[in-house]
Amino acid sequence: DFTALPAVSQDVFTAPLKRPPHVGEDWLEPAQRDYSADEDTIWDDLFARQLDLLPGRACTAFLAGLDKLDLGRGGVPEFGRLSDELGAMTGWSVVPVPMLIPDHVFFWHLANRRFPAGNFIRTRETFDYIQEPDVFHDVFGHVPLLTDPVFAEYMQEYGKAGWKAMRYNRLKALGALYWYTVEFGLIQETDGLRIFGAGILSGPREAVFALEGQSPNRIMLNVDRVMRTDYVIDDLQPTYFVIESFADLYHQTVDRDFDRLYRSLDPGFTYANSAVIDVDDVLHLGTQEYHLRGGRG
Ligand code: HBI
Ligand code: FE
Repeated sequence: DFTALPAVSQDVFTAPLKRPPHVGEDWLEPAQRDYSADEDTIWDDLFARQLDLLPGRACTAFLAGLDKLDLGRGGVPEFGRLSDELGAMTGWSVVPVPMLIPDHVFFWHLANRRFPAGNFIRTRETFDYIQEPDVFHDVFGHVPLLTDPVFAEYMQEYGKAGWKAMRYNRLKALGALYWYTVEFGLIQETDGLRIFGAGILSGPREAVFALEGQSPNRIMLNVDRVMRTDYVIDDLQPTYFVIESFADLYHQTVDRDFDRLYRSLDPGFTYANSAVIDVDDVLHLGTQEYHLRGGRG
């Protein structure tokens, strides 16, 4: 039963978070922010920049989702309208949160097909890179794929899986799966590799690096392997994982005996983020020149 918020557990992805006094246990803002004209223009400029970059690079379902939800109509999208339209397609809604929220609350919303989106938008000064997910990353990056019925199922299953991972104290492993799929995943399409990860789709630099760069490894995704693999949170990835289809990702995740997997997982990560191991189906063996130079820039 996923209707009740689970008991508070220790966060592993975030430092302990202090709940702002105006939000309840669900961490939801009473209403979406009223964006200023300048803030709406920031959305429009970010949107235009990504649209120059993404045709031929973003996966088909993402580009179709942008269209279906008409996210480029101008200004920060209104969550109420988005939720109505998305609800009719896949039953998901978009709800405003002030900032990063605790893991167990995040999973609880996903398990109930609510996508928590940052209420604020970055400034001109932080146009290229922000530490915390804002409304552009969350809505532009994540929401279009929630129009895809299979991906929509995967995200809900991920939310449910979060609780089991917390019981086994293996949230870091499940977090690696989120990171290498929902945030930084690539997908094989008939015309070649495409991006479905929101972390890549919402930023200016990583699309070309991830798809065309010589530096990173590109390896077919295996859920067991990925959950044992460390990751970088504030720079380009040394390795990207590639799925065959959303259906394959869904089945690799849902048909797995996670109890068994968690019992066999070490508490830490087994593989470095640049490792290539003998079971890997390698599409591109990276030179790692970017990270060998020291990264960041
Ligand atoms: N909070 N607002 C927000 N957005 C996230 O993506 C998020 C979060 N809290 C925790 C969390 N993600 C992690 O649990 C997952 O990324 C695994
Ligand atoms: Fe994200």
